[in-house]
Amino acid sequence: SRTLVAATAQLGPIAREEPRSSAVNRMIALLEKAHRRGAELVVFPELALTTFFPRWYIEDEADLDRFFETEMPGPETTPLFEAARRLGVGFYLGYAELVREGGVKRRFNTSIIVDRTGEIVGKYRKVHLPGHFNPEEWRPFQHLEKRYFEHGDLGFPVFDAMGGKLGMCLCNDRRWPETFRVLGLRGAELVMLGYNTPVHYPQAPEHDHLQDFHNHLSMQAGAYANGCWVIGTAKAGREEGCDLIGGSCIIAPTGEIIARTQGLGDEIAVAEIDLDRCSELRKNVFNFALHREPGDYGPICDG
Ligand code: CDT
Repeated sequence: SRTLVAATAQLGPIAREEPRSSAVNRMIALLEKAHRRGAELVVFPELALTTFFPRWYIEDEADLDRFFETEMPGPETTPLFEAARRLGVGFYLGYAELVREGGVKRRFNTSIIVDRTGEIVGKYRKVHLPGHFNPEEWRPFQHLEKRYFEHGDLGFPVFDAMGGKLGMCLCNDRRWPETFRVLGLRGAELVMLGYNTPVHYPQAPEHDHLQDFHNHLSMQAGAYANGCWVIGTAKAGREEGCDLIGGSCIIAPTGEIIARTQGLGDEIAVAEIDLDRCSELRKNVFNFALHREPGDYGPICDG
């Protein structure tokens, strides 16, 4: 068996004016707690360094830029990388990325894998950007990911790290079976993802009571149908008046949730995961080579 002790490290709300140093200190505290419980890999949320700023229409470019990282690690995030190195713990981190290419600003909703030595060994840029481009006044809060981020240009890569094959995605990506399937076809044994999911969905409020169910349904189905582990981590709680779901969890390749957070604040849940358990599915019901029928799946890729 190839076992790894892993943790989901849920964050409670981050205030709009909360400095990076505060979010980083909260994450270091979770990293240390997870380490004390034996964790070797810790999964933080999407946009973990700031409040979920796409809920506002921000017209001033300098105001928007404040929420983005221009280097990773930068001066404010270096302490997190140092803590990881000191403790020998790897981590997944979501953040807003700003790169300048030929004098043009490009913005992505990004996640990275950092290994036990504090080195970045994998990067992903969010593919499925939810929400809308133009501000809509009727909404109680905005969801302007389509305005603030470009479609991720790295696809769904899988990385050899931490003794296994690791894949990443971000929040809305988990609702699309194609995300997990592409990662599964590339042999991912563990898919890590962070999310910021409001309880209230303004376009279909009749689904508000189903947000936790849909969260787990998507991730458990992704784990099972691809025979991989999934760790999903929330930014949770009432953030700037907007309620975000919690339910951060570790899911086995069978689709079972084996550890989960209880509340809506800063909290970890830890489990030992055996990457070799992926074969329970991948050598049997989901033996892709033996049972998949891609010749009949044309419309999935027809666009
Ligand atoms: N961050 C993110 O992708 N959130 C979406 C909210 C619902 S779509 C407006 C999600 O899929 O959870």
